[in-house]
Amino acid sequence: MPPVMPLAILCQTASFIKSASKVDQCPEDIGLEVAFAGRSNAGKSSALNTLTHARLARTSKTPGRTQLINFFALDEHRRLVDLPGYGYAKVPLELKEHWKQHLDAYLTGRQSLAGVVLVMDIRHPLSPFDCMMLDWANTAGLPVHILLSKADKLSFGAAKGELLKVQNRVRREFGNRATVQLFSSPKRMGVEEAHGVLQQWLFPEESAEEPAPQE
Ligand SMILES: Nc1nc2c(ncn2[C@@H]2O[C@H](COP(=O)(O)OP(=O)(O)OP(=O)(O)O)[C@@H](O)[C@H]2O)c(=O)[nH]1
Ligand SMILES: [Mg+2]
Repeated sequence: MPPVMPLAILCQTASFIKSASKVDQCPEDIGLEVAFAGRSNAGKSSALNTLTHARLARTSKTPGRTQLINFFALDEHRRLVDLPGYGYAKVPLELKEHWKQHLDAYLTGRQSLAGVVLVMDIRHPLSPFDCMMLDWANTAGLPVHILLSKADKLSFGAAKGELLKVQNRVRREFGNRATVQLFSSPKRMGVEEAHGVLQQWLFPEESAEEPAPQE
């Protein structure tokens, strides 16, 4: 059997599969996928691009850019998903309701969802939406990995301080399923750490601990 490609290598050849504006347009619900969620403008699409070394996902200075659920293939069985941002005030109510419905349907119904990468601007972490997502994932038993994005906007010390604060609050309020790290797309900070998490979620068998030797 050929050796399995490590996730970081697969990321380099990631490719766009399709956009879905409704849950029934999503690719077949088989294999494993990791979704990037977070408030509008938090840096989800940028993080996805940084982690895949590609210009896969559209980024924008205008919040509310990603209005569809975008699917990217790592290989035949593994996908990354760019979700539309939550909470952008200027989006018409009707469209907001449409997203909310389909995002909720995606999150609750998707069998292949192995984990959620929750992207938060380090300067505005743990918004009500972020907390809702953490609560929901906790109840659903789904792991969440938080990227505190735009860490380059703070000094290293301030960023570390914010990391500790968020880590403590998340541990206290949402159990130990959620993990947190610093991230910056322009500085490529935190790429290896994030790859490590994706590797665990998308290659669960290889990531499982070695069984203890038999007596
Ligand atoms: N300085 C800095 N800017 C960033 C970083 N990540 C994203 N940005 C900027 O923030 C803006 C929004 O980034 P996107 O990646 O499009 O954000 P998004 O979460 O996908 O936004 P929506 O699709 O609207 O939900 C863009 O102007 C990015 O260049 C980061 O780590 N550091
Ligand atoms: Mg986006």
